[in-house]
Amino acid sequence: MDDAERAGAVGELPPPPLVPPSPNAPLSARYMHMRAWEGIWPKAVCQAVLDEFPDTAFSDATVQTRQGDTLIDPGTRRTKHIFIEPAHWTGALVSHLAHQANLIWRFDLTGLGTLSILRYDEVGSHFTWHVDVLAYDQASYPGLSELSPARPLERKLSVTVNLSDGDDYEGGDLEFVSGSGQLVQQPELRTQGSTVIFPSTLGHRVTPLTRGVRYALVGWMVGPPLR
Ligand SMILES: O=C(O)CCC(=O)C(=O)O
Repeated sequence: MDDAERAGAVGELPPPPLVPPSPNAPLSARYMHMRAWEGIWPKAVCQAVLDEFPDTAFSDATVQTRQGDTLIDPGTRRTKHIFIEPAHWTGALVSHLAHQANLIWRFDLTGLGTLSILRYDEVGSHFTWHVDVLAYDQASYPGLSELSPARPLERKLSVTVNLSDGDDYEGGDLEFVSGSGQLVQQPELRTQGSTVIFPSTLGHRVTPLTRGVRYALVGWMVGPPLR
């Protein structure tokens, strides 16, 4: 077959079948924005996490600039945080759910890079639109880098567990932006113990808190950068 015939053959291929998204086939639905479980962490487990970390342990959360500088920038992010060891028992649960969610995307994951608890405790506490993976992030993660010595690790999947009862606060909603630029709201994430996992490239924000206090456990699964 010469080049012209080969080109003709390609041109005659039938169009790919249109497969509508099926809620029953999530394992091949890589275009899915997120995987969420409503209230999957029992209330008592959420409370056990909160009891373990006193409010006095929290400090003002920081953001990182494109240049890699770390700073407190309340216009972008106003909340308090505490970092906890990925080896903490909550890390095993976060990791397990992230691997379940990753059956959708099948990212190459090395492990849980960072784990943190957030406390939104003032009217106006928020985190504006952002993504979690950035160029500066091609950094080392203690305990994981030796598993991937040749390639740096970056955040691939973001995890949020809502540790608070949705009746204990107003505002403070985690929202997303779809591929077509539309706002994606997930009110069920307000249920205590709800967990959502999404590619760290997905835009998201936490709307300003208007009452009460909201705690969230957040973590990032890291792996070699996407190519
Ligand atoms: O508070 C949350 O649920 C998510 C926080 C967040 O967007 C982040 O830490 O990147």
